[in-house]
Amino acid sequence: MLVYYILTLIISYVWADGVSFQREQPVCPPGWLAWQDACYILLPDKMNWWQAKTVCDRPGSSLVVPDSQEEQDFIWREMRSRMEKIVGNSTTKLQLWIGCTDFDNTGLLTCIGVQGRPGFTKWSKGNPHTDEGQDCIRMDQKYEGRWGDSGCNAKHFGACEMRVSRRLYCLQADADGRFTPQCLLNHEIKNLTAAGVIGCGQACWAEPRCHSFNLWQKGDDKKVCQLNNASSIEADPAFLKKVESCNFFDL
Ligand SMILES: [Ca+2]
Ligand SMILES: [Ca+2]
Repeated sequence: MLVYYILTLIISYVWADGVSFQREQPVCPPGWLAWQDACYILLPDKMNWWQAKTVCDRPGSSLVVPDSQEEQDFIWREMRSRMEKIVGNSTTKLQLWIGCTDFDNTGLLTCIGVQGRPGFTKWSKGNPHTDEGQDCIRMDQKYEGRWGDSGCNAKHFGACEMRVSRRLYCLQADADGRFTPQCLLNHEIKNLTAAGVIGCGQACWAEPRCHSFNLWQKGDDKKVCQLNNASSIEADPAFLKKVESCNFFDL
C-alpha cells in the first residue's frame, strides 16, 4: 500500500508560507477573526444553545468562552458590530451564546474547555438566577455585553472560538526523501485562495468534511487551496497523482 513506501516528512509553517519565522497574529480560515492565539467567528443565524454548541463543536473549536476581561471586550465589541449588521442595534436582539452553563444551579458555571470553575465571569446585575430553566449563558446588549443566564432553548446568536496550534502538516515524499509533486484528485469539497499551507490547513481544520488538502501553485504568487473529503489512506491510491505545481497534505 502507498503508505509503506512513502516517507512522511514533517514540514513547518516556515517552509509552507516561506515568509518568516514569527507571526504576530494567528492565520485564521477565511471569515474567521484573529485575536491573540485564537480565531473567532459569529454564527450568522440565531439558534438555541444546543444548536450553537453543536455547530461550533469541531476539532479545536467550540462555542466562545471569554477567559479574561480583554477577551470579553474583544468578543463583545466584534460580535456586537457583526450582529448589528444582521439585525440592527435593538437591545432586545443582540444576545450572544457563550460556552458556559449553570445546570447545577449554583451560579458558579461550567465552561467548555475549562477545568473546574472558570476563573473569569462577567455577570450583570441581577444575574445569575439560580433557579432551574435558566441554565445557559449569554452576553447581552441590555447589560452592555455582561452575562445573564437564559433558557437554553431561546434563540440567540452564537460565536465559535478556535484555538490555533502550531499544527504541522504532512507532506509526502518518495523513498529517496524527495518531494513528489502530487495531489489527490476527484475528492474536492471546495477551492479557496490561500497564502500558504497554514491558511489552507486551518481552512481544512475548520471544515468537518475535510481530511486532506491540495495546494496548487497558480502563477508566481497565487495559490489555490483545495479541500478534500478523504485522506491519502482513505482515498483510492489511483487518485493520488503526480502533478507538477501541486502539493498534497494530510490533515
Ligand atoms: Ca476563550
Ligand atoms: Ca440554572
